[in-house]
Amino acid sequence: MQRKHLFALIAILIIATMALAACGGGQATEAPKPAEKPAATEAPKATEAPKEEAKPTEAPKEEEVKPADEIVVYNWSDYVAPEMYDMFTEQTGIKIGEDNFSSNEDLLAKLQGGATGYAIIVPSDYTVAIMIEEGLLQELDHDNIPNLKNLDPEFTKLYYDPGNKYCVPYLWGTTGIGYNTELLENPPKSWKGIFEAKEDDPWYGRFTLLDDVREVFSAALIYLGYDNNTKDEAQLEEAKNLLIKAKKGVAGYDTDNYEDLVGAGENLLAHGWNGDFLQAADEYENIDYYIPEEGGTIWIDNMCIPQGITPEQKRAAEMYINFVLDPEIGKLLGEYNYYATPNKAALEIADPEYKENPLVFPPPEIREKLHFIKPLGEFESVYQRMWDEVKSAQ
Ligand code: N2P
Repeated sequence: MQRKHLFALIAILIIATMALAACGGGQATEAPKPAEKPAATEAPKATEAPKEEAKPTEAPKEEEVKPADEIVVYNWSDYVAPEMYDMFTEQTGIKIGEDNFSSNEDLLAKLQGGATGYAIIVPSDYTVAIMIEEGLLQELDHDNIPNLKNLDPEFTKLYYDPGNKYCVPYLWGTTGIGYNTELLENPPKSWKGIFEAKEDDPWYGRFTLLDDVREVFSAALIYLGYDNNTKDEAQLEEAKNLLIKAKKGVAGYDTDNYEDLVGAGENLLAHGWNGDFLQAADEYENIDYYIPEEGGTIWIDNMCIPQGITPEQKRAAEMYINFVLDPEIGKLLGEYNYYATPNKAALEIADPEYKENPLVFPPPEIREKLHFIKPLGEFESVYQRMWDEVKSAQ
C-alpha cells in the first residue's frame, strides 16, 4: 500500500473510532481514553478532517463532558470540614448536597435497592470489595483526577481495590472506646468491662455500642480471642450469646450521636470511632479515647462513584475527588475530623499536633492489635441473622 493511502486509511479509522465513541453514550466508564493520540499526530496531513482534529498538539477529547451543576455526596455524618463544600463551589461553580448513612450495611442496602443520584459514596474497605463484586461502582477516569499523585503509595495497593480503579481512600481510623474523663476516672481497660459489665460498674446502663453489625461482632469476637472475621458458627453463636447477655447494661446502639452523649455526661462511655470522639473533645473538653487491651478494628473509608448517575455528574464527582486530594484540603479534612489522611502531600504540610497524635496515627504496639473487617461473601448473612437476634432480644 502506498504511504498516502495508508495515512488516509488511518485517518478514516480514527474518525470512525471517534464517531463510535461519541455514539456510545451512557456509560462514561466505557468511553475510550484519549489513548488513540499517537496515531492522530501521525495522520494530520493525509486527511480532509477539520483543522481542530488534525492539530498534532490537540489530542482528541472524548471527555468533553460538561460537569453537572450540582451533585449529592452520600457520606457518614460529620465527616467533612464545614468549609469544604463552599470552597469547592467557589472554585468550580458546582454545588454539593449531602445525605448521610449510619453504617456500611445501610449504604449497601440502599444501593442494592436501586438508589440513584448519589455521585459519591464513602464505603469502608470491605464494603468496597462487595460493591465491586456486585457491579455497583463505576471505574474512575484517572485522567480527571491528577491529584491521585498525592496519595501515599501504600494506599494505591489496597487489597480491595488495587490501583484505585474504583475508589480513592478518604480517611482511615480505628474503633475503640471513648469516655467522659470528668465523670469516669477508670474506664475498663478490657472489653470485659463492656460485655460483662456489672451493675455496680459506674458505666452500667450508661454506655452505647455502635449500631453496626460487623463492628459490634468484631469487638465481641476480639474479646473472646477469636478472629473478628470468623466463619465458625459456634464462635459466632458464642459472641451472639455474649452480646445478648450484655444487653442489660447497654443503653442503646448508636452510630450518629454517641460522642455527644458521652461529652454531655448522659453516658459515661461508648464504643465508637476515634475521630468522632476526638472531634467532640474539642467541644466538650472531657473526652478521651483508647483501644481496649485485647484490640479493636481499623478501617479505611473511600470515595467511590456508584452506577446510576449521568456522565455529567460523574465528571463533577471526579472534580470533587480531585479537590479532596489537594494537599491543603487533605490537611484541612484530616485535622478537622481527627481521622488519619491517606494523602502523603497533605501529611507533609500537616500540623505536628495532628501528625504526632497517637490516637489518630496509632503507634506500632497498638497497630498490631487492630484488625480489618473483611468481606465474607455469603457468610455475611449469618452475621446479619445473629445481629437481628441480638437487636430483638429482650
Ligand atoms: C464519621 C464516621 C467515621 C466512619 N462520623 C467510620 N467508618
